[in-house]
Amino acid sequence: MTSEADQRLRELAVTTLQDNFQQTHTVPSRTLYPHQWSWDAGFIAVGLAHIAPERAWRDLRSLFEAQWEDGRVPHIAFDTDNNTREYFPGPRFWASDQVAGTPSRPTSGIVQPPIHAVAAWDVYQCVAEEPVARRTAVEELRWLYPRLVAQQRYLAKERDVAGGGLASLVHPWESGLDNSPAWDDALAAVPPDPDVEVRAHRRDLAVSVESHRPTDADYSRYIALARAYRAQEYLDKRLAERHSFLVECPAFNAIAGAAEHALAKIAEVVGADPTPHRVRAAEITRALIARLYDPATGMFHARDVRADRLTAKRCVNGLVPLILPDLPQEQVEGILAEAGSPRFGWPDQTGMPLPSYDRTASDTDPLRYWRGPVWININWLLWRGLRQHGHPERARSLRRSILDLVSRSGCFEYFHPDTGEGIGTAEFSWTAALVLDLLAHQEDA
Ligand code: 2M8
Repeated sequence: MTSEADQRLRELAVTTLQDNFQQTHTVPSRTLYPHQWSWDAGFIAVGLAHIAPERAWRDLRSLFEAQWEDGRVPHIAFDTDNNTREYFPGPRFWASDQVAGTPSRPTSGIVQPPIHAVAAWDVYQCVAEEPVARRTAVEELRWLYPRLVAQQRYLAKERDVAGGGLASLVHPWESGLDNSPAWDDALAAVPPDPDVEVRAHRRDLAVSVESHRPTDADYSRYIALARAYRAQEYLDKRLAERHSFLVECPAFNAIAGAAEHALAKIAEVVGADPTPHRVRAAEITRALIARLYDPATGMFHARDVRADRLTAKRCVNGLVPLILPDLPQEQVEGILAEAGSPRFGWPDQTGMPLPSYDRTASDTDPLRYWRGPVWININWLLWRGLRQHGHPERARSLRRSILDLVSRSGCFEYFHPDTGEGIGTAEFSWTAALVLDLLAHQEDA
């Protein structure tokens, strides 16, 4: 039975998603992120499926209408009709209009984790029992399928820099875990941009608290990397020789693997062959274990491809491969043990969902973005992994801890891992959307 608190939470989540709707899609936040973001759109669609499936499809379409001809789905698709909705770096910086094979809507030139096939399959399943909605859903899947395949092909063909079967990221923003300690070592080798005085450009600081955001030193390298990639017209040829930041992220690649599993199911609905997706999914799982799993820590770690070294830092992206249905028992157990250690701590020990970084590390920071706070999207992925691998009790308590946290603090962007205080922007879309999905899973209550 739905409790009153859950009912109020649902209303808050619905209002948040309504308020962030922008003509054809949902923005992550009206103040801090007033455009369309790639992986946000996937998470948002999962939530919208429960209240307005047509909007879920519209959001996904809107994003994929901004896909590049080479298959990449840009990490931001910009809204240019209102210049009060500025963001740095914006459309003029990325200059996608100067590059061949790009859409008319201005975009960035980098990508984000490919969660969209998983999202599309979730939306389909949500409406599959209703004949009219199902017909629309099949049409939408037919439209999306070749585009999702092209997105995966781009990552597999153009981004496998090390040749080991995993996609390399050319920018911390591509991970979605922007200033995670996972990138510290690789980023230290990147010279900061000498020409751009980042402080003068940073719009984020006008609408959020400085100590909760990446530093100017981070931003200076973010801009240097984006400019270097832009100078090569965002081409991925010879990245190994000419790009100063190349990393393999366990979460990004696990999401790409989960996308292949979802594509196999979508292929069956749209009359395509699921086999290549199953083959590719198995390859990704194998490559993740071979390249990013450390038996000594029992978890996955990011690899700095240039130095050919795993980072020693224990970051939450190293637990995300739990979402892979074919992850072998050894790795599942490793992740469960790490998640249950004092470094992360299941909710029954801490009363909180898992933090983004090792609680016991000397450089953990409970306020600064992806360096310690709790994020709802990552915990939602872990909740799915727990259900998938037959841990219903753990899944139930993680679900409850997420709902209680957001009930108490609001639909914030991230949360203090000890006090639960909401941090970053309020009225954040993916928090609202994923809460709606968790609330819909009453069987887990
Ligand atoms: C954050 O990243 C953007 C850059 O992409 C930023 O800091 O300006 C990250 O949390 C990212 O994961 C997220 O997709 C984006 C929008 O919510 O914000």
